[in-house]
Amino acid sequence: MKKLVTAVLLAAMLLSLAACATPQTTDGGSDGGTITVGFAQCKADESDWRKANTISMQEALSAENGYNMILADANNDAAKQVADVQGFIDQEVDYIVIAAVNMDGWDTVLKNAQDAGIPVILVDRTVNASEDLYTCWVGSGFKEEGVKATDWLASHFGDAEVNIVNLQGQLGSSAQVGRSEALVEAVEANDNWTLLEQQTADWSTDTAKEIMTTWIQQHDNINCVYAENDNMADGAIQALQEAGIEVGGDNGVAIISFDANRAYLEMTLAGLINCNVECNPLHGPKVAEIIQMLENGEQPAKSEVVEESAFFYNTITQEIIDARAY
Ligand code: GYE
Repeated sequence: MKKLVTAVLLAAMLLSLAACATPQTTDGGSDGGTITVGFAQCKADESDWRKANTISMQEALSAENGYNMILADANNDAAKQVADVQGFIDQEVDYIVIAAVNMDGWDTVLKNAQDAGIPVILVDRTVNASEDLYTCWVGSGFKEEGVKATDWLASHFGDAEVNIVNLQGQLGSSAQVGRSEALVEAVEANDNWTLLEQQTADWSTDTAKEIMTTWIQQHDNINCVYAENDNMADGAIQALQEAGIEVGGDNGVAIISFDANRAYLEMTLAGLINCNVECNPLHGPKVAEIIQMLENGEQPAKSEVVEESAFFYNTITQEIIDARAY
């Protein structure tokens, strides 16, 4: 009899432990416990920012947290990414998360997801599609980021002549559109500013270095590089240094960057990057929170802009960098 009581108690204990291991959801995902999430990523290794973004999603939507996350890497090919999302619909995942390569081309596949009853959560970038075709968007205010950078340029240069070259992100991504728009509007608003060159380097260090090398040969008056992410800023800095041109600090070519990944905040501290505007890639916890809300029948906010700041070569400290999450 004693053995029977022990066995029953042990079984009860194991059952209660198992219940704690899965997220406290009403109906869980397709198999009642695990929630299957299809994550359509631009290009997982495209930039330091993108790597941090992918890791954040993998850590939040992990098996031990009760998820089965399927990562589809579009290799920055917009058409492939749409096909990736259609693939998730065909697999009947519980949720779809998209970090959109491009703003356009989403109506049909988002309608297909809606017809299949699969909620779509947009992270990072926005898309040109009707708001009723996706559940919500979490990301950055890219134009606001650009304004932070142009405000710093105005304070740094005052009435002096500003001759700018702009290394753009992948054309058509909302990050590129917003950051470029802020620069163009600031150039139009300041008579002493000239936009000498504008070209995409597709977020890439090597491509940015090649383009910057050419620009250095074509212009002898460049005193500002507006690079739309850290990796491209690094490429431009390499090109300037190889040409023997002073970079950053009080008197060098002023370097603007976006993302504020740790390695590039170190470059900001070293004075190589003058102004580095934060763009938070850590969307994983927020996405998990949204999924849990939806699982519990609650409605998340339609859009949520994450809080972001900017860092400057003459005020950043090692303590600030050491305290950062990425
Ligand atoms: O700035 C860049 C990445 O969409 C905000 O994409 C993101 C951008 C980020 O490639 O490094």
